[in-house]
Amino acid sequence: MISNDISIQNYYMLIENKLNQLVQEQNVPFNQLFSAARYSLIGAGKRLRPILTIATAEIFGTHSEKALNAACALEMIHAYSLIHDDLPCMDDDDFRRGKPSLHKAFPESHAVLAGDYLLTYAFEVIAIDEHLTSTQRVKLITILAKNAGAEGMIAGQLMDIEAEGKKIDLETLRTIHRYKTGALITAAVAMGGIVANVVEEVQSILISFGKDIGLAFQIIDDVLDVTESQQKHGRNISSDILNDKVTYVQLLGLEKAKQTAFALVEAAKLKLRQLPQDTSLLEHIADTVIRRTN
Ligand code: GRG
Repeated sequence: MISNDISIQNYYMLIENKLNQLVQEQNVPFNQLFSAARYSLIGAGKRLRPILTIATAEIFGTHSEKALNAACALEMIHAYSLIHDDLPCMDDDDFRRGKPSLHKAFPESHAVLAGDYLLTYAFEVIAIDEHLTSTQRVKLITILAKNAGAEGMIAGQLMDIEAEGKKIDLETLRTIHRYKTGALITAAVAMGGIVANVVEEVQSILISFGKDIGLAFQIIDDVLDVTESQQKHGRNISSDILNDKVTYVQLLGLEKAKQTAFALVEAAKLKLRQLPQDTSLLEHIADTVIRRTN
C-alpha cells in the first residue's frame, strides 16, 4: 500500500514536470494563449487520468517515461473539457479547482482558444513522441480521438445538455455518464495498454475495468456535488441543482449512490485479477476513485 502511494506520488511529479515543459510561456505576440492554457493546466487537479495511463503501462513492465507524453496529452484534453464546460454557454461555472474559471480570469475568447489549443496540441504531442513506434502513435491518437469525440465525451456532453430540465431514467443517466466522463477514464487505461503493447484479450479486460471505474468516478462526483458544494464551487447549492440536471443522488439517494459506486469498483478490481500480473497498483487507484473528497 505504501509503495503504491509512493508510485502514485512519483507519477504525479513526473506529470507536473512534463506538463510544465510541454506548455511554456513564449516570447511571441500571442503569449496570452500559453498563459491562459497554463492557468488551467498547471499546478492543480488530481491527475487521475494520466496517473492511470502510466500505472497501467507499468504493471506490464513498461517504464513510466514511455507513457508520459501520451498521459500528458490525455490530461490536456481533460483540461480543455473543463475549460469549455465552465463557459457561460455550457455549465456557466465561475470557479474551478478553487480559483476563478479561466473565462473569469481571462477574456472569454481566450478561454475558448486556450481550450482549442490544448485539444489540438494533445494530438501533436502523441504524433511526435519518439518513445513510441508509429503504430503505437496511430493507435493512441485513434483511441483518444474516439473517446474524446463523438464516440465519447463530446457525445456525452451533448446528451447531458439535451437532458437538462427533463426527467430521465437511470439507464439514460448511465449512458450519459459513460460517454461524458467514463470515456476519457477508459481511454486512460486503454492508452496504457497500447504503450505496453498488450494483446487484444488483455486490452478488453483493461477497457472493461476502465468503464467500471469511469462510471463509479462520475457517481462519486454527483455525491460530492451535494456534500462538498462549498469547497467545489464556492457556494452552498449544488451546481447540478442549479443547472437542473438529474443525478445519481436524485435517482437513488445519497447512500445507494455511494453503494453503487463501491460495487462498481469491486467488480472492476475482480476483472483485473484475471491477469497474471500484479495489479495491486491499479486496484489501489480504483479505490482512490471512490474514497476521494474532491
Ligand atoms: C465541453 C467538450 C466538453 C466536454 C465537457 C467531462 C466534461 C465534458 C465536463 C466536465 C463536467 C464535470 C465536472 C463532470 C464530472 C466529472 C468530472 C469530469 C470531474 C472533473 O474531473 P476531475 O475530478 O478534475 O478529475 P481534476 O480537477 O481533479 O482534474
